[in-house]
Amino acid sequence: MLIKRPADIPSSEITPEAQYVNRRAFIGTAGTLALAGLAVPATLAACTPADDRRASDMDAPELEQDEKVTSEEDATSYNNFYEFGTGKEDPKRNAGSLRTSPWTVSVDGLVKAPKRWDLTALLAGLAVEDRVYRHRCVEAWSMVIPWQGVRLRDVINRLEPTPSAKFVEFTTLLDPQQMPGQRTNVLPWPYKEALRLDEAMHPLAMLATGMYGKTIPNQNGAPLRLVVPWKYGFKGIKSIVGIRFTTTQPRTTWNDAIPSEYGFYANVNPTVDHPRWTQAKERRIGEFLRRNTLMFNGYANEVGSLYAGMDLRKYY
Ligand SMILES: Nc1nc2c(c(=O)[nH]1)N[C@H]1C(S)=C(S)[C@@H](COP(=O)(O)O)O[C@H]1N2
Ligand SMILES: [Mo]
Repeated sequence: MLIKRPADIPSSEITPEAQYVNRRAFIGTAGTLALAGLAVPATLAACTPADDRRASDMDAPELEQDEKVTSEEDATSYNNFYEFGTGKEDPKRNAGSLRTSPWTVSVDGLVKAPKRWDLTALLAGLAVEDRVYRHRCVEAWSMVIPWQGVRLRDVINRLEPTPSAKFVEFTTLLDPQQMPGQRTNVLPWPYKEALRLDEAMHPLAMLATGMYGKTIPNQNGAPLRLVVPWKYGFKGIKSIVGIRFTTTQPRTTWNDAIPSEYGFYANVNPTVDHPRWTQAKERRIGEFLRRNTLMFNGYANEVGSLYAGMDLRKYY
C-alpha cells in the first residue's frame, strides 16, 4: 500500500534523500566505545568482509518519499515509559535517576547456558546497524526514528536456545528507587514483553543501544530496548534486564492489564480497531494531517509470512 503525499504539503518541506540507511559496523573497539557512551559513527560502516557475507539479508524496506525522520527533540521528549510516570513528558524529566552502567542481563529458561551477562559482553563482536523505522504507538500516534543497535537474532544465536524454545520473554528492571513510577500500581511491575521465537529471529527485529547517532537516552529505554517495527510500540520493552526462553507463550504486561484492548501479537493492523478508537489512521508527530496506518506498519512484505493463515482479529 502506497502512502500518497498530501497535496497540501509543499515539496520544499519534504526531505528528498532516502531516509533509510542500513549500515553495519562491527563491535570491536568501536563497539566498546559505543557502549561506553559514544555512538559508532556512520563512517565506520564501510564494507567489511562480514558485511558482504551477510549482504543477502541486509535489505530492509525504505520509507515512502514523503516520510521524514521525526525530530530528535520530539522523539526524546514525548515518550511512554510508565516506570517514570504516565505523562508523555514525565520520562524525560524523571529518567535521569536510572543508572545504566554497569548493566547486567540475566538469561535463563530453555537455553544452553543460563547466565548473567554484562551488557558489553552480551553484545561484543556483534554487528551494529543503523535502521530508520516507523514507530507506531497503539494510541494512534507515530514517529520515524533512526535507531542504532544489533539484530535480536544475533543475540539469540549467541545465547543458543534449546530446540524446545518457542518464545522469548523480556523483562525491564524492577527498582522503585530508580524508577519512581514503580511506587504506584499503574501497571503490574516489572514490565514484561515477549515474542514468538520466529518473530524474534526476523532480521528486522533489533535490540537498540542508540538513536540519532547517540547513545539511547534513558527515557527511550537505555541501555538496551527492543525495537520490532511491525508491532505497536508497547512491544518495544525498555531497559531490559532479563531474557528468558520458554515453550509456552509468556504473559505480557499490557495483555495482562487489559486483555480486551492489548493482545499478545500487537501487530499494527488498520483493519482491527482498538475497542475505544480506530487504528485506521495515525497522527505522525510533527505533522498536521493524519496518515493512513499501514498493515504491519508498512512491513507486510517482509513479515506477512510469519502470520500466514492466522486470524488476525483473534490474534490481535
Ligand atoms: N519498560 C517499559 N517499556 C515500554 C513502555 C513502558 O511503559 N515501560 N512503554 C511502551 C510503549 S506503550 C511505547 S509506545 C514505547 C514508546 O517508546 P518511545 O518512548 O521510545 O517512543 O515504549 C514501550 N516500552
Ligand atoms: Mo504505546
